[in-house]
Amino acid sequence: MGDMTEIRNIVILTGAGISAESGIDTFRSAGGLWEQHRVEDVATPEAFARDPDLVYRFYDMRRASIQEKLPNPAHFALAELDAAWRGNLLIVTQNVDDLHTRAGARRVLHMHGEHLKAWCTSCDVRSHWRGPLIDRPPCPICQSRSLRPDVVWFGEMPYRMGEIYGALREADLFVSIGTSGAVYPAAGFVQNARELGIRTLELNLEESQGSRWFHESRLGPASEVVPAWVA
Ligand code: BV8
Repeated sequence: MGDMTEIRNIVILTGAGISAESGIDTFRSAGGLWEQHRVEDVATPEAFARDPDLVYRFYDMRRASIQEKLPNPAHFALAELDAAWRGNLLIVTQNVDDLHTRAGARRVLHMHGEHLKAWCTSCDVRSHWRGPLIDRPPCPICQSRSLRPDVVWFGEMPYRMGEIYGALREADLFVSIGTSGAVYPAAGFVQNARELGIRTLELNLEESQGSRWFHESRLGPASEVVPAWVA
């Protein structure tokens, strides 16, 4: 990781690009479309109110699909760093897959929720969930049939933002991996880091919308550039 003597606290932001080589489509691939719908038009509370079956189908398909995927060397490299790093380290992921955790990472924060959780809008409890939701199964806690994907939709507040900004304020290094920098507030973290005088590094397949904000960008597939950075 080069000269890391003065680095104690690291915040790492990951996006869909870190899971691309595990076979999970990014949002920008296929032009960000699903069944000819723009993702931004399906991943919203309005879409869920208007056509719940469409949204349930979208998430049931993705929830089933990620369970057949495996972490790639980028996820494993971050997990090794997490295990070895004695200072503070936080992996803030925009991804709703569980590949960071399955690779062995522990200090992971899912700011956009998780595919493998269901949120009951009656009792407000979030339960681990692997199956489909389209058949309106009963909530394991209150038995009501009010389960939705525990995923943060567009227009909804991401999870644990206070914790994320707190970690950024303490950080000496901010690393962004596999994200287009298209979606806020995650896309704004690098600007927050710059304002705080923190060193910033981008690891991405190509230039992103945020590249101009980073001290350094290393371009290439995550399965190569992330292990090379961690080494
Ligand atoms: C909020 C869960 C406020 C759902 C997701 C105008 C300006 C600024 C902001 C807005 C605006 N209009 C609306 C907004 C707000 C909106 C937003 O940012 N919209 C965008 C479209 C402009 N944001 C929100 O709504 C957020 N909430 O702002 O709340 C608020 C305030 C008060 C009260 C209430 C609310 C909520 C956003 C969360 C939405 N949910 N995910 C689901 O997954 O189905 S976002 C979803 O899209 C992902 O989680 C991810 O965050 C985002 C896609 O981004 P990426 O991960 O970067 O993926 P992408 O495909 O774009 O890029 C992949 C990158 O990887 C590329 O750069 C590619 O080059 C690279 N890559 C590809 N292969 C590889 C690779 N890199 C390395 N190796 C490879 N092999």
